[in-house]
Amino acid sequence: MNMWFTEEFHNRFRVGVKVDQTVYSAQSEFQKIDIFDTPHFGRTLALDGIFMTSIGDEFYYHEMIAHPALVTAPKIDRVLIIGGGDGGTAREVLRHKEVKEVVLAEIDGMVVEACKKFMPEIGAGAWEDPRFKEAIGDGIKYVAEAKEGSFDVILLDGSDPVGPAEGLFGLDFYKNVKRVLAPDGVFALQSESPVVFEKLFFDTQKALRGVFEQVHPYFGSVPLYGAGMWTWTYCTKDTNPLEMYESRVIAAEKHAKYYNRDIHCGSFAVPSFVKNRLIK
Ligand code: SPD
Repeated sequence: MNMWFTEEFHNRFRVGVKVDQTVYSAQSEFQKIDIFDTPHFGRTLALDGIFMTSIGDEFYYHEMIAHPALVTAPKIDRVLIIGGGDGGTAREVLRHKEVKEVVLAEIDGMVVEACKKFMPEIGAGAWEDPRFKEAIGDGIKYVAEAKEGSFDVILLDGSDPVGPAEGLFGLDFYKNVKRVLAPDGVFALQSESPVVFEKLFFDTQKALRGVFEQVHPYFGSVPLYGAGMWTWTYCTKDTNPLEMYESRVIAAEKHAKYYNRDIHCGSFAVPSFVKNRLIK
């Protein structure tokens, strides 16, 4: 049998992964959920046909969405994760013992249940942590209704802006995130690739700059996304993304497979083809 799963989000670029077997396939209220075993990445999750994460390469993404914000924010008592239903981002956040509470606002409870059952390694340690709270429901609504300044760190671990994640890329949503964030808090989000989602990447940077005083894209790669270069963006009023709390860096480095202090610093270096368009 020669079965491949091909992500067809782009009309000019495709990523394909060889599949051994489908483990779970269901249509939720929001999206199609597929989990399959692949010889290269191990167990892999796709939502609406788009690769989200895999056991084999999830660390590239989850360590990078979590630690830059967590090792630099002045306070990390209360953390909100919007999306992140596989539990990987929560797992990395909870590596920091100063964190008192993590709320996961994930729209699709079926994704959470499927990941707990079929990919338990990704959220291992998070699901059962007493500091962790699930708030299954619309993240946009959650943020709109949350109290002003109620979170020290907000992480947006969403999918691409189609289907349920569409509103997570808009100006109104970012304004609400800023309102809910502590005045010296940090908001970090997955912000796509300037290589394969060029317009989306620059539009997102523009929208964020319209809301936050400081907006710093940072760079890495996620093999499963096949884009060569992936980004997250660090938004804040005046926290310096390069000033790290030593004990937190040590906590992050202890388990990390990708993230470390050198990667942290290097990831904020902006390639010229991006920099030149951001200063215009
Ligand atoms: N192109 C796919 C972008 C998906 C980003 N979110 C992944 C979820 C991992 N927790």
